[in-house]
Amino acid sequence: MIIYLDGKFVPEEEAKVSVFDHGLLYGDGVFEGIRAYNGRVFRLTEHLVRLYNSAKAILLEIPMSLEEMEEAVLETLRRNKLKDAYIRLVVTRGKGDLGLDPKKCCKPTVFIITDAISLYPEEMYKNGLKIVTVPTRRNAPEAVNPNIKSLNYLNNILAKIEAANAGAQEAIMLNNEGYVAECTGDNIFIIKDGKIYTPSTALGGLPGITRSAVIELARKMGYTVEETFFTRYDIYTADEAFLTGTAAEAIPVVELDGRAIGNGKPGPITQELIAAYRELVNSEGTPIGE
Ligand code: PXG
Repeated sequence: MIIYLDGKFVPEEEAKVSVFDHGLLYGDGVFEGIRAYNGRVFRLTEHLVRLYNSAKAILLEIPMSLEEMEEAVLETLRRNKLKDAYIRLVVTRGKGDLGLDPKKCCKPTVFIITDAISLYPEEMYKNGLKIVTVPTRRNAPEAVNPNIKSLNYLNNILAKIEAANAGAQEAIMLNNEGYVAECTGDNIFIIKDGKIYTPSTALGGLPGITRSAVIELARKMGYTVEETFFTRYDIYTADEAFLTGTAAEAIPVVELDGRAIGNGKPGPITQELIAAYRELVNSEGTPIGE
């Protein structure tokens, strides 16, 4: 496996970062998870814009242009001869000393890992996920704004552990006011009386790239989509529910906190959207090239 690290393409064994890197010491950095399908990278520019915006929000200057970053992603895929892949792009504050002060970090560390995708088992798409609400809350926007895709994922990781302890694969995370924000690594949608709803990102969820692609698709298909306030009650009483994320794509949810959603099976609009999303990812994207 070839890794892009600070302007060089190196074998995995040589892709090493310092123990003084503040990405490691403090989670001081930003990242993206991107996917390539069939020789094309899905919504690459949108992911890079989110990365650069996340970096800007934490006053981290990425030492290369967005266009250079795009080329680095494509070249990493070419060097690994990958046409279908999961891409992890990370920019940290870089090597500093043991103090917090980011001014001691002279140069951000940039690395790109491209790997085979590990997909959720097809059976989960067929039968749907049973999920739970967990005690750990999503980051408050007044603390670290959840729009920033930072390397600080500890509260989402705790939520993931709490979900696993309850025997669930994903978890609903509430914001400080008790509204539904999103899941640990996915956004949520519900369907009620033929209309589609998703929590407004003002409630503290990440503005997911898959989320926006699904909103676009659904509107094109003639559905009404509302980004709005959202409580667990809305999910309990919905006809259908599904999650979206780069890794999961769109995946049905059939139970929350022991309450079956609708008839407890993946719903028809959910299935229609899953099929449409799969078609979309295979029909557009930045070509990787030879
Ligand atoms: N919410 C959060 C908190 C995320 O981290 C999404 C939603 C979906 O966004 P996209 O842009 O992918 O549609 C994410 C995605 C994982 C994992 O293992 C998930 C993400 C990053 C790394 C790992 O589930 N982010």
